[in-house]
Amino acid sequence: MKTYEGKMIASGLKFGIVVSRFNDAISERLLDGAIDALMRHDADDKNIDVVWVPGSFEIPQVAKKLVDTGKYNAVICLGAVIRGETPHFDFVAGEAAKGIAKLSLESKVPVIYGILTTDTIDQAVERAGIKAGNRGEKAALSAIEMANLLKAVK
Ligand code: INI
Repeated sequence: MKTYEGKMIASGLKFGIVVSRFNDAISERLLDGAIDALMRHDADDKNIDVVWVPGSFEIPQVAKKLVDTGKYNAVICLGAVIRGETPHFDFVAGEAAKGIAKLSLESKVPVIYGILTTDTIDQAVERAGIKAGNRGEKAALSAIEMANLLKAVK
């Protein structure tokens, strides 16, 4: 029997982070959490590129562009879609999730879904570093694990 696992070591890995400006008070916290997690796992800040996009709807297109450069070991997508604020919540949240899922299946490197979808601003705040962890940090940890796992499984 052989078991494969992704090591939680980020040294030598290159990360692209796509982050949405919409609800930036939340997404900045997700970005802080993600960068903090990468650095605490020995990433080099020269190996982290951050790209801001207008909203979560635009994340998959830019994430694809980053994947297509071939420069990154993982691409991390961060944003916050809050139902209370928009009647088109379902479209924005749904299209972002679909786009990222499709891209990740087509990509040789992991594309990590770190978009909060919540009913209220309070729920988003709680998941951005207050009370209920930081979704950006969790996304970064998934990126490290998956980047190493996909290298290990040949
Ligand atoms: N984008 C978000 O990231 N979060 C939201 O909550 C949101 N709302 O509320 O509408 C949102 N809308 C913008 C959307 O992502 C696109 O940027 C816009 O439709 C232009 O294509």
